[in-house]
Amino acid sequence: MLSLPLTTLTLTLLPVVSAHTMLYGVSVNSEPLLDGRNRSIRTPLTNSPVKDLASPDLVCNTRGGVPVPEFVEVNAGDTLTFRWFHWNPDDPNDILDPSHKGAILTYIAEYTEGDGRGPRWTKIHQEGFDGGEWATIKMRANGGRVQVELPRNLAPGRYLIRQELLALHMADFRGDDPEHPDKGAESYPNCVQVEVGGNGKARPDQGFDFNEGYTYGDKGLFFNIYIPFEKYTPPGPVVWTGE
Ligand SMILES: [Cu+2]
Repeated sequence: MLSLPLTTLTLTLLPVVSAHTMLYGVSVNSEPLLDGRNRSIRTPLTNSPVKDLASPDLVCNTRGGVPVPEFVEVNAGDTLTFRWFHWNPDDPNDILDPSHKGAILTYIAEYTEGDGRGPRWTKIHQEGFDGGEWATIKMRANGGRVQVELPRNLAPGRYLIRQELLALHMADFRGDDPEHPDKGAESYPNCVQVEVGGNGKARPDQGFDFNEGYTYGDKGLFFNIYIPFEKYTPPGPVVWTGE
């Protein structure tokens, strides 16, 4: 079998290929989705993952503390569509390597010009494993798009919304395993500046701090997707509805 060593070689090399992702744009309801990079999105320097749970980059990625000029204008109860891409946003298939199975989580915080560090975040949406497929794979099948409905009673004002892809293809090892520094869950957080209108009354109040609340032993971040399992629970608090 000549092909066996070749196959083995290919499989060995695959994890080295970097196939990451970042946000291209965010649209409201049925409006067209435009390029929001460095306009309303605090676009990171690269599409690489964040794995250090103590790093401020875990919150809004590199350049998370650099404000951008625009805000996505949206009303409470509206639907936001987030679109992700890998390298080329004009190629509808260049979204995310299918190895990157995992969850998609969305959080909100009162607006800050800072990097978002500290106990200020509230979870408004999450998708993990629905019994058949992972959220990131569904996002990929959906052209890189993720839809999030804002809470109907969300109070007006300026916010940061942080959407995070959580890739678990190497999360069968803890992210702080000294013997496997290349392993561990990969977080891809991107933050967008939004201005919410309407007359809602609910202020997001979970006070979640990523650098404290995400831990290497968390079952949402240290999880083997390659063996049979019944259930996957993403990290972080429960979803806040504002009701
Ligand atoms: Cu990647």
